[in-house]
Amino acid sequence: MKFNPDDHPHRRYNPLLQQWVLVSPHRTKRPWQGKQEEGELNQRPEYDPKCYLCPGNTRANGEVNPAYGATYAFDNDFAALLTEGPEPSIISAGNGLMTAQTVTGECRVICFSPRHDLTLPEMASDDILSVVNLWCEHYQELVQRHAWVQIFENKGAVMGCSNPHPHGQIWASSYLPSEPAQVDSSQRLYWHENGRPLLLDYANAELADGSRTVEENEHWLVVVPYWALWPYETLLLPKRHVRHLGELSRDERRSLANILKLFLTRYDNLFETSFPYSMGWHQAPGNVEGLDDNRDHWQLHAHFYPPLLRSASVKKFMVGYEMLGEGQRDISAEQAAERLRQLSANLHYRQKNK
Ligand code: H2U
Repeated sequence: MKFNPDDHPHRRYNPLLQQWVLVSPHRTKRPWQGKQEEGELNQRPEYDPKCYLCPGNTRANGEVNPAYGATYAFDNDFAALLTEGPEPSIISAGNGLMTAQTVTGECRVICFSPRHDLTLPEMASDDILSVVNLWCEHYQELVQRHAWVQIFENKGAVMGCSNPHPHGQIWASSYLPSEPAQVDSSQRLYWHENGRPLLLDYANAELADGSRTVEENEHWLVVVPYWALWPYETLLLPKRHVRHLGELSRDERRSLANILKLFLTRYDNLFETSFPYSMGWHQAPGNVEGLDDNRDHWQLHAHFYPPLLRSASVKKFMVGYEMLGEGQRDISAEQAAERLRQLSANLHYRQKNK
């Protein structure tokens, strides 16, 4: 039998995490029935007096937000990491089977807009650029004194987001977390073996292929990665070697804002809902104990992990085989990219349905 990736169950390798994912495309042979729910219009007010992120409002700990006009960042009032703590140390018991590490860090909340009713794809490109600039500034500041700066956004209640006001978070830590540590070592190995960054070679391979491309402009590429696990997972990559956000030129920042607006509009249009996801940037770490300071193997990239599978309310569950065996998906990465490509990137469904 000749292998057909659209028909035959197979595994795909994720070279960043050095893990496999099971793909079962034959299960999607049933016809696509399209969206099953009416497009949600969900009118939120521009300002919500009860929202702890709106300008001028009082937060849970009693602090008052300024009357900010663009973006606004503050120290998380319920930070998961604290700046002060015991001396760095490893505490081990039970022949190493019970090991702990003391850690410090800083957590910030970043409001993307004073408008309570917007999300990134509905914001103007100029306003998305303010968010890009905020990401760049905070990375550059925090990486001076932390091993890792994790910039992320949880969007939508289904992703555990506590408030619909457009916002993200930054957690900076004294240690390299497990996933970035794996991604660092995979890129390092590839760099040593090939002399080029893994994700730059990957971007070039995807540009040559095109079947997984969702959006592309002069500086950036968005693909459903070959090894995607979540149904409509995407990977956002620069087209040249960029180690971190601090290395982006003004033009690259602007075109990043533009491509975000376009492909996030496709996301919202897929099920005519404000598309939930967790997204975040992976980029060069700061000083990490035990690592040399060469960061040339690093390529800046952002992951978008949306949970929705078939409609605004039918999500993929990471259960059973995924928890006990390995990740699995039905719709192939190529099919997902094709569906996203068929949608409008310029007209948001809320504008269309108005
Ligand atoms: P999420 O919506 O992704 O959960 O992020 C909201 C963050 O905002 C959350 O980490 C913080 C929470 O600790 N927060 C404050 O810092 N101040 C508040 O008044 C409420 C929420």
